[in-house]
Amino acid sequence: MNYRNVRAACLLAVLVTAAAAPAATHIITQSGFAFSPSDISINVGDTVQWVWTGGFHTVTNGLNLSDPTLATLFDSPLDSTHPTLSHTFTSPGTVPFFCRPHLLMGMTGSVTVQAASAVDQTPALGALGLAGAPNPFNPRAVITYALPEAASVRLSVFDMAGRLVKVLADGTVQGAGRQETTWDGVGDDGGHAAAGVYVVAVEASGLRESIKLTLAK
Ligand SMILES: [Cu+2]
Repeated sequence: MNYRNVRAACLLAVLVTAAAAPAATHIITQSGFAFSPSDISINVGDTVQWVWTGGFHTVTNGLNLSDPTLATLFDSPLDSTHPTLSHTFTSPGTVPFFCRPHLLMGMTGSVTVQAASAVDQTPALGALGLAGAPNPFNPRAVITYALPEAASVRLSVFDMAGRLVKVLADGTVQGAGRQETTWDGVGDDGGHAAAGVYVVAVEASGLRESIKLTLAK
C-alpha cells in the first residue's frame, strides 16, 4: 500500500466512523386533536411514524392549505383503516405538518431534520484530557491524552493563524487508555517552527479538544 492509498484508507475509516450513527424511527402519536410530541428534531435518514389512536385525521405536510409545498412529501389519512404512516426524511430542513380536518383546532406539528454534518460538528468537550508539558517548551513537548476506547486518532498542530504545521497522528488507530506523543517543534515541511503559540488539537471517538503550547526560543 503506498502513501496515497494509506491516506485514502484513513479518510475512508474516518468517513465510515462518522456515518456510523444508525438511522432511527421516531414515533408521533395522535392524541385527541393533537400530535404528541408535536415538534421533534431528527437526523437525515431517520424515519417518523405517526400512530393513530382514534377518530378521523390526516397527516399532511405543509403549514396550511395554501402552502406551496402542501402534500408534496406525504398526505395520508390516519384512521382505523390507515393506523400508521411512515415517512423517511432524506434532506435537512424543517417540515411542518398538520391534520386536514383539525388544522383550525391547532392540530399541527413539525419535523426538524438536521444534516449529518451538523450532528458530527457537535462533539462533547473535555473527555480526552489533552495536556502538554512543559509549557513553554524547548526543544520538545510531551503531549498526552486518554482514549475511552480504541479509536482512530487525529492529532495536529496549528499556528495561531490556523495553518496546519504538523500532523502527529493521521487517523492512526490507538488503544484505550493513556497515549503519549512528542513534538520536537519541527513542522511537516521539515523546518523548525518559529517561537510562538501553537494550538494542538486531538480528535477521537467523536470528541475534539485543543490546547495551546508555547514554543520558546
Ligand atoms: Cu385530526
